[in-house]
Amino acid sequence: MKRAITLLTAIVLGYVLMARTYDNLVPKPLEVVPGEGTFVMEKGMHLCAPEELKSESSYLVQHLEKVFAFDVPVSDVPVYNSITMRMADGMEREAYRLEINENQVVIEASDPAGIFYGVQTLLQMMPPAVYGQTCMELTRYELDAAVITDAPRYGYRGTMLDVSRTFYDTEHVLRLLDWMAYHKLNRFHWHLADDNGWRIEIRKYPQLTEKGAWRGDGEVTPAAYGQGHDRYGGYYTQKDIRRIVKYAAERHIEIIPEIDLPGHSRSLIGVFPEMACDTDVEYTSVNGETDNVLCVANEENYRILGNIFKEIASLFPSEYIHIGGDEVDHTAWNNCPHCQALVKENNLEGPGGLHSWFVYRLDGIISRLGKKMAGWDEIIIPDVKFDPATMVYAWRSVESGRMSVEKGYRTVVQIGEYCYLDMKQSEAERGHRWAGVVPLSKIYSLEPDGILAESAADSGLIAGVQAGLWGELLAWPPRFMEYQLFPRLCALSEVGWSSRDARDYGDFEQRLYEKHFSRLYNMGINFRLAPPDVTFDGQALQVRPPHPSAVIRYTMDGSAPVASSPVCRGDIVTDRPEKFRFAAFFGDGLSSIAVGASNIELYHYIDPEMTVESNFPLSAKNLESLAGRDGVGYSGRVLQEGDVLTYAMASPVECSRITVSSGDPYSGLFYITDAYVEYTTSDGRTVNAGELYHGSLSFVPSGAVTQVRVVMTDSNDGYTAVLRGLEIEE
Ligand code: TNX
Repeated sequence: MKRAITLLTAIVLGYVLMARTYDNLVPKPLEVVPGEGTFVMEKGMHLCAPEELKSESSYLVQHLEKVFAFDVPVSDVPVYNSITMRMADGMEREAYRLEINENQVVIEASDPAGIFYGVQTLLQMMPPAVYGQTCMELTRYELDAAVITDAPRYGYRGTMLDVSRTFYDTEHVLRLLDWMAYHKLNRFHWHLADDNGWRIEIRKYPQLTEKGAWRGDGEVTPAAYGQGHDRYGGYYTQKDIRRIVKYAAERHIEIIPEIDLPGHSRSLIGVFPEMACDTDVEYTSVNGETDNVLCVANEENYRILGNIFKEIASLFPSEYIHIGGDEVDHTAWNNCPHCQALVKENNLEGPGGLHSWFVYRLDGIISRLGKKMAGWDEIIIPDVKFDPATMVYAWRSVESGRMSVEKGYRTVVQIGEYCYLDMKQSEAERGHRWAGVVPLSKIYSLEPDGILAESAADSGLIAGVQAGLWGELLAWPPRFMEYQLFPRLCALSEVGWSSRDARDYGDFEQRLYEKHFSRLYNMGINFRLAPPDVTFDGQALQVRPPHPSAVIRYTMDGSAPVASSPVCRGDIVTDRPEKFRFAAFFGDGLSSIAVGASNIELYHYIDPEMTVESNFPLSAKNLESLAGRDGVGYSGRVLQEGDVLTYAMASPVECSRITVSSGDPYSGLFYITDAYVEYTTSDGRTVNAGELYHGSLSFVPSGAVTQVRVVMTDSNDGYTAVLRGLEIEE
């Protein structure tokens, strides 16, 4: 056995030592033909590139500066022993050929984008510090000889970021564009306006950002997503937008701006209430928003939208403008006399007809501006066909994607169950769950042809793939955006770029662990690490690291391991397995979530008899549910200062710890932002246990507990609060 392990170690080590600079590329190129020898990068090496590739050549030089102690001069005439960029005829768009031999490195393509992707491949062959912030000062580095011939599978390889729910400033966006470019992604779909904030300066209507970009007490847009009572928001000036568009273009990324209409328009309606329907009837959208649907029959709306899109069209050189079109609640339209008159006059089919009418009008506006319209898959209404130039973003399901393709639309695949990076990466992690858990393997498994295309013609309608990151849950914990994006975006890049036959999940994982994690680390990304897999066999805890080079640390007191916790070097013999927690670590500061053994009970809960009361309205059913550990209750309204929820024990409870939590059990949304917890002990003392932190609090009671009370000190945000049963540990 021992010999076998030694042999295995030798093989693994041998592999690592033998890895060639052209191994471990992400996304995997079409073809790599190994050559003989190496190209030595050292002082005197030039970069030869024609003037038309100035942007690509200075981009490469900027990166090489992070590695070498010497300068790399750029020359427009050939120099011996150099890197040459050359335009060649007859290659596909974005395709490139990268040849490395003993005398030179040559990158050829028929367009600057192809050259740029050749550069990206070359960067991946360099030490990962090429992506870092400090210079390695190397005097010499050898590239293994090879010829790489490469081209993308899809022309559209995108990332969508929702900056309405959580705002990211210009610097954040620029960093994301860099990370996308490193993965050969070429479309940034920028979700600039939604219910919870308008993020783009419109010169004609400055109030859109003066007011619509902010939410909180006294603002036109109410607080949301646990922001509490802080004023929250931000926006991009047109100057910022121009800077970002230019930065993206230098990285061959096209930005598709989105203004989400006619639903998801709370921030717009907050600024221009007259854009809503002429009705007082109340409604709540699926996202829990009120007053967020535009009136279809109000002509003035189209004039305002026309002015807004005119400025947007002039800011973004993209072929498409995205008008949203998703998740429209029909209550207002059904109760608006003007919308109803429009239905009658034009013989429209109910709310669906109004929706198409709106989309049709916007298509007119967008086309007159010389652009094509894009929208979410609800813009397809059975039996109504829009401009065939329209691009549909399939998100709801495989079926909606298929419908789009069947109807002949160019379709971008952003289907929730594969591509929504706001979904949890595992059951125990934070994130949405409505489209399921989306682990790395799931997004990697996306095969657009397999699920959407029944013929070559269908296949040709698939423009490409996109990862979507919605922002409801991104404000916390810090850098959660990066955690949600990576490494899942690496998988998406391979789905979009690599050929169908080249895809192999095991091989992809191997490349990530061998090299790509180091690249992400040097890019400064707070990427997600998988936790170890831990089980207890009755005597020892068996700890399997998520990948061979992962460092596992542990604690013995139930707390989450930190960077100074002991390193786990093998099985751990113990008779208190439930006390142990493990986490994987990478570099300086990155760690996975903490886990215990998965096959034993980690917590010993007691479920004492209790009754729950509230001084605010809660149904008997909700109160009864809350008396149990898994109980959930919905207030149906915003909780106010002075609202109190009381859990009264039938008899005093001796316990080691009590956890009070709130928020939707799946997503964590609608938690209580402002409250403290107090408990009473059997000797009649009432003790303040502290304030809720992001909706929950754990405490160790100082005696047998007779009741626990959650006392609201201010209003929560959202239209409801979600209350939960107590977790009481033995
Ligand atoms: C659905 S995807 C939405 C978004 C939410 C997202 C959360 C789409 C077109 N609409 O408004 O943010 O779910 O996952």
